[in-house]
Amino acid sequence: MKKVKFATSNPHKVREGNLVGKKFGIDFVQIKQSYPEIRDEDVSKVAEEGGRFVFDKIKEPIIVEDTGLFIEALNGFPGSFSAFVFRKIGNDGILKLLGSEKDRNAEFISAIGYCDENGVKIFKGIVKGSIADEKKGMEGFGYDPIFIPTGYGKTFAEDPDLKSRISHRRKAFQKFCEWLTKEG
Ligand code: ITT
Repeated sequence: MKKVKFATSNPHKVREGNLVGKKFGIDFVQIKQSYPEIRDEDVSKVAEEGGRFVFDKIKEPIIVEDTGLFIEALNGFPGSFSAFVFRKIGNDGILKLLGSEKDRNAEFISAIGYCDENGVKIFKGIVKGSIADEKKGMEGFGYDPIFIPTGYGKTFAEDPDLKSRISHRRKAFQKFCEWLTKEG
């Protein structure tokens, strides 16, 4: 097993990453080194700066991952500020903001920033869906109880197996693992 350090405070992310990693013989190991999340609307930029920061600190190859939930009717809010917004108003706050809005389209975007002595590389994954009318499901974390992926009738929190097959994170980790296997 090839080990890759993953700087994150969120163990769910590590578990989801490892569902992909194990198919490639890659084991993501959580380290709790924090990094400043820059104020940029693009999750790729946040992951890029975060990866660089942690690499400069520990001088070992590292990944960080930044995720945003982008809601169309709210002009992409909360986007790269999703962690802050989740802490402040949570899923109930998002449902209240949307009210009876008909356009409930949304997407999750995940950006992995891998940094080593050659610099940073970004790997992105997107899943499109919509915001549910109410919270449903007990699995997963964060915005999972209110996110229904397009083409399915359940939230990610109701169907974690579905999440592991089609999520933003699954796609980003798939790209990263393929790249690392070939070039890393
Ligand atoms: P880091 O230490 O890795 O930054 P975090 O949980 O703060 O962990 P993010 O900043 O990437 O991670 O997350 C932004 C917010 O979006 C945060 O509130 C998460 O709970 C939520 N989130 C991230 N990934 C998610 C997913 O797959 N499903 C639902 N919510 C998610």
